[in-house]
Amino acid sequence: MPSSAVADDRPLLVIYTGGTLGMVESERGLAPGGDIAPRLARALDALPPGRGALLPRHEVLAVDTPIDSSAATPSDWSRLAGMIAARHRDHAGFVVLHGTDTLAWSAASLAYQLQGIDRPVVLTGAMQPLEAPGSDAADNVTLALRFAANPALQEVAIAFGGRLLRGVRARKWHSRDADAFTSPNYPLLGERVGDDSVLYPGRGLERQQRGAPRFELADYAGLDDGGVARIALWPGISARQLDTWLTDPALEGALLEVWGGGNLPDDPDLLGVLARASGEGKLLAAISQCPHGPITPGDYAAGQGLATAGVLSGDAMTPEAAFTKLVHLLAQPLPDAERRRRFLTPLVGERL
Ligand code: ASN
Repeated sequence: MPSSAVADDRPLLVIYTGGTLGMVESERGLAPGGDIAPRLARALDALPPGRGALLPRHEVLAVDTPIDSSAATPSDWSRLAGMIAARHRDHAGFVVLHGTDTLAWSAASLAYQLQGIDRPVVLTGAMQPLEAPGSDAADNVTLALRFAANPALQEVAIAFGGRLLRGVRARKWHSRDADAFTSPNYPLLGERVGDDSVLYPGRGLERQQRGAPRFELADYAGLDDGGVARIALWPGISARQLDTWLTDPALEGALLEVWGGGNLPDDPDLLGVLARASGEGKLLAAISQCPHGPITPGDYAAGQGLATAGVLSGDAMTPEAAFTKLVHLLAQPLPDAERRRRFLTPLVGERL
């Protein structure tokens, strides 16, 4: 436990942003519902003794308009970070109730914005609504509350399906299973063991807390309208198609998902398009389409072009972590060289 970790009797804050957890049936299928505080209290009260016993004290706050997280934008990420930053002194920790579809994106984005956070910020959600028979919602919230009350956790994490994952390393991996999240290139931070929530040693928890909080809260609204694109290569991609993406005047950065260890076609036209875009000051980065493992461009002749064209290596970052990092860097008034340096530097445990 870091030396700054002391027991804290301030209540946790649960922030409800939407998602299946709080959804109710509508004529068009499941849609975000309201009244979250009493509904959550009822679901937690109904847990079997043991599971629900001794939950940390918490208050509940709902955003004005809960959403299906498939509708989230960079602006939603910056608003959420602002809500937490404004209240962080009043609460020992935070639980964010979020739709699962883009939960990992919000978690990664919060990690960059809330750098140096000195208490837990734990995101969770559910694959089934609170009131559905056999729902995973109350169990996930219980787990998130327990981890959010542990002062040894001083970072943004995801509690889901009995496990705790580093937020900036996580991905949604299953569209139906209760065990929906994975952390392909970093081990779990913790797990439910019986009725306990256990943090594992040796997972770099102490490295996340280096001095006082140094939040970087930037307004992301300027990037909502296509400021950053995510482009996965496919066999046969043409320079013309790539050019259409990269010459879009709204585009300020792009994440390329290339092959294997960092390869792309050795096509001078394609590489020329990339070089021109980065020459114009667009922030380009690459990760692998393989879910596991880093890119090491330059191992193959086919990967040499990436570096020559000024494309930054995203190491083993998840698409969520790499994309939200581009948004975060582009939203701040930084010189281009500083943006490039920070992209290559581990800020919150997102890369080596
Ligand atoms: N569509 C939902 C959402 O992301 C999925 C969920 O929460 N399980 O808001």
